[in-house]
Amino acid sequence: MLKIAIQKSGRLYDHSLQLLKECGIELNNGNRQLKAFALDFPLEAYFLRDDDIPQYVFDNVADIGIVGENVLLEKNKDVEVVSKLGFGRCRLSIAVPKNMAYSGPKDLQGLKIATSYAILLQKYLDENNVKAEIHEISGSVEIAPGIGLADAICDLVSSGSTLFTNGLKEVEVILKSEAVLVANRNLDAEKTKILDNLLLRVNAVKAAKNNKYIMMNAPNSQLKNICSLLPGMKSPTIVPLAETGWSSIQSVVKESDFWQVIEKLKSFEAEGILIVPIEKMIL
Ligand code: PRT
Ligand code: ZN
Repeated sequence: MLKIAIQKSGRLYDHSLQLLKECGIELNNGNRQLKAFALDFPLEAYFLRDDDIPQYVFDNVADIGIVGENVLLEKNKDVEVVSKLGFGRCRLSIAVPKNMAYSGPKDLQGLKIATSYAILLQKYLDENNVKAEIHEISGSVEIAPGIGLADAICDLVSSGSTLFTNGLKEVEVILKSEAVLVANRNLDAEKTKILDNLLLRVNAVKAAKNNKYIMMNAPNSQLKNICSLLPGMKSPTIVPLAETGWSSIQSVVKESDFWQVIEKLKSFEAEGILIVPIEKMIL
């Protein structure tokens, strides 16, 4: 049995359960208990505050956990990052009142900066040879300058609207973060095997999300050009059409390259292009 720590409520909760579900692992957590068992996989889940997850995994209370890199780096626990999960994306940034002149980190010298990320902020200030006073608070950091508690803040930002409504501007990004799957470094053979199985599924879900299945028709004279654009998993599938001189081509294309590839395919006379989402992709 492998024990996983998941945030009990908050921004990572739904995504974490969704990821497990896409991996075919349904957690029986109807009443939001502290602990839940998976139905078809040797996994037991503990629901905890995100701040406690690195420590619990380090201490082997849980074997693995899902947590933001921001929390992991702030807590500074020696656990292994086994997969980046692509959700919970945000950045840890320094923000100052919007009318303050700012030209670089040296302008932070001597300021009082409010944050819940004292360790990461101190590291950034040291790296930039800036001396500033860190005022550690646990929540509502963004209101600190407005009420005279600090001159600047260091906090998580995603859309930027919280900063905007509080009259602040983002001036430095000190960390880019997303949710990660972490593991204790001393798992026994049985737990390692379960984790490997879980990772196979997680990677299949991630790969499927990052790729699309693409089908099209094209004249045979263009097959070489089209194949050079679409490497596929091994190479594209080519099937002759009933109409002589034409083929159907099927392949996999990266989501990030998608529109660029489509433009080139059109210039290579591809037509009837169909794009289909992939449910799972085992490499
Ligand atoms: O109760 P518990 O301690 O478990 O939860 P929490 O309140 O500490 O964390 P929670 O649920 O707010 O966030 C969990 C994780 O989600 C964080 O550690 C990040 O890894 C990730 N994440 C992603 C974010 C954001 N985006 C985010 N925007 N965490 C917080 N915010 C907050 C930010 O602090 C600020 O108040 O949202 C506000 C800014 O958002 P924008 O969109 O206005 O810029
Ligand atoms: Zn927290």
